[in-house]
Amino acid sequence: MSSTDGSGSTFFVTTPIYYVNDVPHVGHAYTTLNADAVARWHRLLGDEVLFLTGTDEHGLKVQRAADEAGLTALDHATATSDRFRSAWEMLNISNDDFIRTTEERHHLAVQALLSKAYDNGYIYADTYEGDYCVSCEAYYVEDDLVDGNCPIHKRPVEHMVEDNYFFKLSAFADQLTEWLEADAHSIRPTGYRNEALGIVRQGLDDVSISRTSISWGIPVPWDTDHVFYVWYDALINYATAAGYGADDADFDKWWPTTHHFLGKDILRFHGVYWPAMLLAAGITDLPELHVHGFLLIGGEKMSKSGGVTAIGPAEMVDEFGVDGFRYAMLRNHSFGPDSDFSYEAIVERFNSDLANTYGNLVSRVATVVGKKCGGIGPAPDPDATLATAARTAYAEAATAWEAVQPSVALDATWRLVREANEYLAENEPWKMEAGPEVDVVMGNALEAIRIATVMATPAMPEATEIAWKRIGMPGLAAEQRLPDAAVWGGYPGGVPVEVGDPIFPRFKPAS
Ligand code: ME8
Repeated sequence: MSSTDGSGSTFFVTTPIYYVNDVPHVGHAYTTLNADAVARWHRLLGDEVLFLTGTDEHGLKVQRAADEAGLTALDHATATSDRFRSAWEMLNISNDDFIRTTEERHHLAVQALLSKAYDNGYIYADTYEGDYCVSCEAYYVEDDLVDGNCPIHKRPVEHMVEDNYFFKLSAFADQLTEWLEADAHSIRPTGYRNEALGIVRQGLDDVSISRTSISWGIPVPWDTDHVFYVWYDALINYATAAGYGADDADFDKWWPTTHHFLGKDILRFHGVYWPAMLLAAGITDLPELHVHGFLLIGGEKMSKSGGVTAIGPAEMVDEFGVDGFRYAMLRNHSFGPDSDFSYEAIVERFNSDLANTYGNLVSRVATVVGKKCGGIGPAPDPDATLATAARTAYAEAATAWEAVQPSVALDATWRLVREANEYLAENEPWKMEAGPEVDVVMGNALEAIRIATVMATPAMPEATEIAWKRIGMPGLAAEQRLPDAAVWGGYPGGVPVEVGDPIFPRFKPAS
């Protein structure tokens, strides 16, 4: 599917589309940043990337939030959707598309895809009675409830009785089991694949996919008293953006390389319902899922409906800068398990990895080149020991990015940066006389910076371009192509190296 050799495959990567009843917080930012970093890595590999994010704007939860704000549902959705859009701009998210489920293109795709499932005999009418959590926009059976409350939001559920259209989820148990068992890349990390398998093995009931009680949704084309239940409209956003029903060539190009990033709270929808819907519509290419746990503060899921104060990404950017926040988010939280979000851990990471290690390396090298090499960066030595460190770092980072483990990839990258710092500490070029000996040391250090800088662009798109320019490289770091750009010997030498302000001044928390 995706390529590690720069051969130019396609790579379609998505985030969940976020509900517009809440404003962006660092939990949303976490998923979006991981998807962004992986999208950027694939661009470095030469893949053609389509990176999609957006907002989920229908459903009861959104309708109620709009009512409370005294706005029409669409005006409310537009205002909050814009907040997500600007949060992602602020965080330098490189999405190619931003979808809103209220857009015409989406209405058409939803109606086309579900009509296909209907024509194929997988949708039928019946009455539904059950307990509904408005925050999840989902029905629960009694066994799922905790003291009568929603297991996720810990809030009372509402009893509802409705005429509904149902989706024959039960018909897909065997195909889903086969997919999950046979394809180790269906859902990663593996624990979540097992969780989805567990859901399928417990037995699948058909699910209600339409509502008559609300009008804020996409009309069922063959029975317009109904609108599709928000989740069945929302999931289809991915197909809409890939061109489903509008441009078959586009859809065929992107769909086979679809990668969905999501939190574990919506695994059931993405890992069981969505693939079944695709199969019902005759789409047999199923996406790959990359699932992460919750960021927690003091052990509780960080979201407003979970009762824990939400933190806006803007507050973090004010403190740490865009790249400082991006790097710490990607590096501090391994992709998969739940993880504690802590301000202190970001400060520590910022100072140790950015101020003291990467920033310090760039400053030190520029200063010594200024003093001992007349400000002109010398070429590296082809046989330097650092070349081995660079090769190892690249191999490990490439494997980790491919496995969607940004934290591991950055750890490998920073090992190279640290080794370059140690190499300088051992050689003490600042004590040497100007001449060939100091030139070799500085050429090797510059080459390590060049390689680490390209590899760090997915995490720090701005700081890496500053460093790239400082060491005299032409063009942009993000325009380099891997693996070639990681091969030792690419630093040309004979180019001007600039001393500038520290890229990451040491962070001192206000006391
Ligand atoms: O579920 N830690 O939207 P949503 C980590 N509209 N990630 C978190 C998080 C936390 N504490 N809180 C939220 C929806 N997230 C639907 C999705 S997709 C077709 C429809 C992230 O606004 C995480 O990715 O509730 C989670 O899955 C998502 O936000 C839920 O966003």
